[in-house]
Amino acid sequence: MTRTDVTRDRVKRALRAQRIETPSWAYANSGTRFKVFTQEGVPRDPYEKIADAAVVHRLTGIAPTVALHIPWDRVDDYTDLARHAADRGVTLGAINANVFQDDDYRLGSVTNPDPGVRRKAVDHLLECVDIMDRTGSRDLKLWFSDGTNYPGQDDIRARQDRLAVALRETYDRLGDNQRLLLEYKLFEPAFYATDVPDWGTAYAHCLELGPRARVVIDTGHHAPGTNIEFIVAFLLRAGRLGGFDFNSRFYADDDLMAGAADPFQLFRIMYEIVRGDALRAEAGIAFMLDQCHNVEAKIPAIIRSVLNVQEATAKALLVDADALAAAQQAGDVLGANAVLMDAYNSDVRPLLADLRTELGLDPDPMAAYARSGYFERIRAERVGGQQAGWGA
Ligand code: LRH
Ligand code: MN
Repeated sequence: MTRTDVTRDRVKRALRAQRIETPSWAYANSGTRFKVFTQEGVPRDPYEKIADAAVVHRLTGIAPTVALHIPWDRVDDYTDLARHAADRGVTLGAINANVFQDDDYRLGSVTNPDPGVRRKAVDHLLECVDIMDRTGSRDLKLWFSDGTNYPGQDDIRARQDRLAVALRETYDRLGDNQRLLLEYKLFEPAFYATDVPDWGTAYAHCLELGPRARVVIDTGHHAPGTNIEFIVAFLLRAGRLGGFDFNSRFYADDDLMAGAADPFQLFRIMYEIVRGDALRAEAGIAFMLDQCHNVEAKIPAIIRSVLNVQEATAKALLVDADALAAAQQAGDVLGANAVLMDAYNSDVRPLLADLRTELGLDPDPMAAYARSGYFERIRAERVGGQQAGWGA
C-alpha cells in the first residue's frame, strides 16, 4: 500500500462517518422582502418536505436528518411524522423555535419590556422541547431576532437580564439527552443592537447556563472579514461548539448554497474541525445547512450544498498534518501555508466518486437526481393546496 493509498483509505473512512442535516424550510418557498418566487413541485406540508429530504439522503448517503422549524412544521402527530421520516430512511433533527414572526414580538420576544410577551415567547420555547420529546430530537436550536433599531430604544443591560432568565427556564426544562444550541447574528432584522450579536455573547450565555448549552455558528451571521475558523477553533477548544448553519454569502445573510460564494472559507472551517478531531459523531457537532433557494431549483441546490461540504471536508482531511506541524514548528511560513494550499488545491472529486460507488450510490448525485424523474413526479402530484413557505 503506497502512502497515497493509506491516505485515501483514511480520508474515505472519515468521510463515511460524515453526517449533514438539511433544513425543512430550504425545500419550501423563500425569498427576500422584495419577492418570494414560487416554484412548481414545492412541498405543501412537513410530510412532503421530509420526502424531498429523503431523496437528498438517498442520493448523497450523508444527509440522514432533517431540521424542523416550529410553527412552519407544526403537525397534529409528531410521532406519526417521525414514523413517516423513518419509513423514508431519515430521522427528525434539531427543532428550531420561532419567536420572530409574531406581531407581539415587534419590540422583542424573550427580551421584550412587557413580561406578558416574554411569557408567551418562553412558552413557545418550552413547547418546542415538548415536541423534541415526541420527535426524539436532541437539539433545541434558538435564534432570536431580538434587538433594537435606535440608541435609547431600550436598555441593553436589562435585555440581557431578560434573555438570561428565559434561557435559564428553557435550559432547566431540557431532558438529560437534550441540548440547547444558541445561534448568534450580527444584525437583521435589528439594525442598531442585536441581543445575541456575536459568538462571545452566545458563549457567555452558554457558560452561564450549563454543559448542555452550546453555540451555533451560522456562516452568514458575521461582519465582513470575520475569521470564522478562529471562532471554530476557539469554541472547539472550549467544548462549546454545538454546530453549524452552513450557507454562503457575498454580502450579508444571503443564505446561498454552502461553499458557493467562498469554498476556501468552508475548507478552512472544515480544516479546524478535522484538526480538532470533531468530524466524528461523538464530538457532538451538528453539521446543518441553513439556506434559502430563492431562484434556483431547491432539491438540486441542497444536493449540491451537501456535496460542497463533503468536498471541503475531503480536502481538509488531505492536509498532511505532520508536514504542516513540522513547517509551523520551524517557522516556515510559506512552507506551512503551502501544505494547506496543496490540500485545498487537490481535486477530490474522483475520490468522492469512488467512495459513492463503494457505498452503492451513483458517483454523480446531481446527474442521478436529474435522471430520477423525481421532480417531474412531484410537479405533477403537488397541484393545488398551499405551497409551504415562511409565512412571513
Ligand atoms: C436566522 C436564521 C436562523 C433560522 C432562520 C431560518 O437568520 O439563520 O437559523 O431560524 O435563519
Ligand atoms: Mn441560521
